[in-house]
Amino acid sequence: MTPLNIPEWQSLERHYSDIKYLSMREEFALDSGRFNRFTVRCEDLLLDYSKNRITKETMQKLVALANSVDMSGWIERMFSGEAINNTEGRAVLHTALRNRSNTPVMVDGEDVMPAVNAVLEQMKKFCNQIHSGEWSGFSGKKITDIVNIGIGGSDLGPAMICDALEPYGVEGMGVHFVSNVDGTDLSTALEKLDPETTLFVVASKTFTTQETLTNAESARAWFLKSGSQQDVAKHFVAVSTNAAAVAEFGIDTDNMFEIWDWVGGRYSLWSAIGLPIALYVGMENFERLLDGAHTMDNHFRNKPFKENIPVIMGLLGVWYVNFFGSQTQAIVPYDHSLARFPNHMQQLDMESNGKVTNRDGKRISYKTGPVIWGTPGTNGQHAYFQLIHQGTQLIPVDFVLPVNSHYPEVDHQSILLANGLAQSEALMKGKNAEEVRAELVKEGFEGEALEALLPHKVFTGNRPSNTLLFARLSPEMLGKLVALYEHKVFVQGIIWNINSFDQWGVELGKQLAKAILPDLKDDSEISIHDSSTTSLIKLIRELRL
Ligand code: G6Q
Repeated sequence: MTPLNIPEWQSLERHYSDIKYLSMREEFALDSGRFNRFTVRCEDLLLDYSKNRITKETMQKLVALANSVDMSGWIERMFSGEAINNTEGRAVLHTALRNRSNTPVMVDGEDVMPAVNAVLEQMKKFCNQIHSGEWSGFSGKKITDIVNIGIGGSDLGPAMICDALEPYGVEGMGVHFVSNVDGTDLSTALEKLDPETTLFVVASKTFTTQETLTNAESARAWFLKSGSQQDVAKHFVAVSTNAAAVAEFGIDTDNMFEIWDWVGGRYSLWSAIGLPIALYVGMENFERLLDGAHTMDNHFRNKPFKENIPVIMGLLGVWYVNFFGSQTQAIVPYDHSLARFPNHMQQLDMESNGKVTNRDGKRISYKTGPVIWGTPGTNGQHAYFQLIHQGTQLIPVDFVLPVNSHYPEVDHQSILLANGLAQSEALMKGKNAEEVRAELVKEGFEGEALEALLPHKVFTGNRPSNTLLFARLSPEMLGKLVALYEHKVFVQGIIWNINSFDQWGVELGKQLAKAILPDLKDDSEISIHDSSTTSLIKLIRELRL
């Protein structure tokens, strides 16, 4: 099935030709109710999508498109544990990990909730033991630092959440994330740490990932310079599906936290992959995060599409990618603690929807996932915002705006918020030639000098953005936000008829690196590669110290 043949898609194509020049500025001037019309809430989270190139009719047509692909049916299939990850034959159940209502969720005839709850209990017990000092390091000292060793989905989500929830951190507890196989990452983390008070969480769903296992082995070697082999059990725990590999690595499987193959890596922060979060902010706050995500799950599952935040954001994304030809999407949090939020979203979105083959194995001829990027405001304003305002590409922006800071003693918040709002207003309104002229005259310009400068200062405007506004970045709100984007990605995957839950592109890199590794040894015969790769291997051998 290609969406291009769906009548609702074709109707959107015609509609696009009719309204592609629609001016948002004029629409705002004509319709004082535009904000109310294009605003939705999930409890205390508000989405203002009024600054988009849409009319009421656009939204009706986008919702009709969602209905035409049986979006509700697909949502139910995901929540109810059907194997919608068709290339791996797996269910997709990150929603079960935060199913706080505890209703049964069946996979292959078995309710997964008892296992989910058992691991949550295990995490709770472990966090209590660490925080109370009942579980101490080998010399009897309290654990003060957690080092998570993992990569991709086993790193980005938990790292982003720990940054964002820093104000909720348990006193005296530090958390560190080591992901890169570049030895610099591990070495710089270990420099500051004391083996007597450090706990390593080796997080790997498969427990076969080269980077993670290499880092874990080096961390163990570092530890063994102070502790003994039998002390390893007190300082290394694992999160994985693969008990055999965990045992083989030398971690006691009693100290292993289980995850399941129906949890995708980039969707796994809600599982025991979130253990560093729970250790850092406490289990109670981790559960608040789950609560928030569950609220968003219920919203997504139950709200009609015209009031459904993930559906609306997903459809708007399709509108820009497939009709306006946008190739990228910026996510800009006006909250410094969300610095890693765009990185996590990058993996979530690009690994899920960066696909060129549809669910039926056919190559597709329309655009799918955009490039996701961004950094916190206001920093981005002084860097790449130039291109968003005046460049040749149409780049939709999501502004994420918490009204209150966790650090009110330094009251910069009004300036921060004013900047965020100013950006979305400026992108929408722009500045026309008339306005620029008046401004230049006021500044004393005239004649040729004025005419020469004028075109450079014109902003076409009409550049779309969403604003997500909320009172404060609590654990619940963070849970809602992340779940919202997970579901947005899902909505788009369904429209594009792709499987958002596999990642064969990632697998290829893993395979090839393993094949090249032996070639880097000086005395080995280089296996067959292209001439570029072979020459680079030879050069590396020469240059190596
Ligand atoms: C995520 C991807 C990928 C994965 C890492 C780590 O969805 O599959 O980023 O999380 O490759 O894998 P392991 O957890 O198995 O080490």
